[in-house]
Amino acid sequence: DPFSGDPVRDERLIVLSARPCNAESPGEALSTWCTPNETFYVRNHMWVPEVDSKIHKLVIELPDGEEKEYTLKDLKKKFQEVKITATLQCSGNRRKHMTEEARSANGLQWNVGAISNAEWKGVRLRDVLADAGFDINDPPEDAKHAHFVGAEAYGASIPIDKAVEKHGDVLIVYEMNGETLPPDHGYPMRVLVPGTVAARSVKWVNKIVISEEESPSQWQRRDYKCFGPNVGPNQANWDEAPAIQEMPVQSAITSLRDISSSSPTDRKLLQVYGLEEDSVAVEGYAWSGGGRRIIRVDISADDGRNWHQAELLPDKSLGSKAWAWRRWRWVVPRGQVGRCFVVKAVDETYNGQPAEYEPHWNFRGNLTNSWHRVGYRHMG
Ligand code: MTE
Ligand code: MO
Repeated sequence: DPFSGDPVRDERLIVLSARPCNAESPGEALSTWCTPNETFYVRNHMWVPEVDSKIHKLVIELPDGEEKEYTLKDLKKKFQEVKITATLQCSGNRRKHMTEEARSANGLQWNVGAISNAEWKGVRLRDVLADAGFDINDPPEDAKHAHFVGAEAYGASIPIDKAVEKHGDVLIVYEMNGETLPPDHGYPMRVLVPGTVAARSVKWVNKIVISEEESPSQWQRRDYKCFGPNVGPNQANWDEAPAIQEMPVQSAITSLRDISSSSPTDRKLLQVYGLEEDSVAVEGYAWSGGGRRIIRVDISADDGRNWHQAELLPDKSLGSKAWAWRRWRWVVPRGQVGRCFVVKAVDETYNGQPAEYEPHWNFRGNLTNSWHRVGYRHMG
């Protein structure tokens, strides 16, 4: 039984499949700045490989076939430690909404929780590549992609520019939120590609190959691609569609709470918003790919007829770009609340989210980022 080495998991995780483990973060874990390790979403294609951190080696293979190996101890000793805050989002996050609002889309039916945020500690991939003898400042012509291979055989790749970019912050991490990387999240080391679809952040990484071609894995050449709403599995031209790397702007409501002036803590919150009457507090996340900053979160309490500006909560992130989600909050008097709350965000390039689901439907159900709607009585 390859799953016998899987860890015991927190009961608050919302399990979509047990073997392999696919589980989303519960609402309370999504309504914080850093998601606790125990309730950080888990997306495993296979089992959790048993890896001994003392003998585990990371092999770097360069285009000329040259190889160099590093243990965890080597990485910690040789390279400068770096901390960044970064959000990981699965390309299937919110697929359930695409299925419900448009048509059935293939894959795990994730709600809003195939996304989490953490502070990561590790070393820069570019430093390791340079040490292994790779020219990070002027990569040779035949070096176009960096492949990452996991100990259980999962694999993916990213373009070389992202791998070596000074402000790209691609790391090999061994700590998450100040703790040793947990087994489900890649112990003893994983690649962390901030601003990029989480499928490229390969866990239990044991080999990195610099190559002229993309990774040959199905997770690079198939699966994580999008097609038009009229295209089915038999018409899809997989070779022509690019693999998903950076992601479009996303936002979601993670908490709706009735607040009343009879409660002392609620009264403080109402004061901040200059309100006295019973109200509803709405919270959620907004995030965009490529380190693009969230500049605005538009929110409606009446199904999109009237819009307001949500308050962007303080940004405490570390790193060269906006790799972490932006938390937001809005408080509205209950009398103004209609049938449905709606949220949409805008990033620093002024890209926004689509209103409708059907025109963005794709049979793999990837990149669902249409306006998130939640009925007032729907959440606790
Ligand atoms: N790495 C390995 N080795 N095996 C995997 O199954 N899943 C990928 C990525 N890296 C995966 C992997 C996908 S699709 C996602 S969304 C993220 O890991 C999930 O990371 P998490 O489980 O730490 O949240
Ligand atoms: Mo994913």
